[in-house]
Amino acid sequence: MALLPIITAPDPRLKKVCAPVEAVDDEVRQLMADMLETMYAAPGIGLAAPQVGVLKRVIVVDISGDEEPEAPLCMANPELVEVSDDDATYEEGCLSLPEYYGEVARPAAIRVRFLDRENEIREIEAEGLLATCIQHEMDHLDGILFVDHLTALKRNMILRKLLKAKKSNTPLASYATV
Ligand code: GNR
Ligand code: NI
Repeated sequence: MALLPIITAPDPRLKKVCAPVEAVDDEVRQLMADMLETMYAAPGIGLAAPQVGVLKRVIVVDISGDEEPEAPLCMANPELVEVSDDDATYEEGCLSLPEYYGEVARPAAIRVRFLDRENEIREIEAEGLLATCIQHEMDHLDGILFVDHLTALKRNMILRKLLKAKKSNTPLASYATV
C-alpha cells in the first residue's frame, strides 16, 4: 500500500477524459488499494484516479462514518445506466479544490454499472450521499470538477484563489470532509 499525492486545481491532469481500463488486473487492484488508503488518510469519502495523476477510469468511494465499519467500493469503467428524474442538492467539497464548497444538484438516485476488484461486471443502485459521491467521482473521469456545475462567477473566484495560493506557495489548511 502507498499514500499517493493528491493533485489540486488548477492542473491540466484534472481536465482530461480518462481512458477505460482493459481489465481489472493486479496493477489496477494495487491502484484501487493505494487510492483507498489515500482517501482514508485525507480524509475524504471518494477519490478518482486522475486526482492522483493516473488518467484511468477508476474510482473509490466510502461514505461510512467514523463509528461504522468501513464500506469501500472500488469501481473501474463506471457507467450510469439509470438516473432518477428528481435531483438532490448537496454541498460538495473536493480534495482537489481544498477549502471550497458549493451546492450542486444531481440526480437523486442512480444505477451504476462497473467492473469490481475481481473484474466482474456489477450493478448497484445508490441514493443520497452515495449517489452524489459516485457522480462526483465519475465527473472527475471526464475532467469535470464540482465547480464546473456552479456559476462562472463562483467557479472563477475559486479557481483564481487556488491559482494564487499555488503561485505564492501559501499552505492551505487541511481539508475537512463535508
Ligand atoms: O471527500 C469528499 N467529500 C464530498 C462531499 C460532498 C460531495 C462529494 C464529495 S467527494 C470528496 C472527495 C473528492 O474530492 N473526491 O473526488
Ligand atoms: Ni473531487
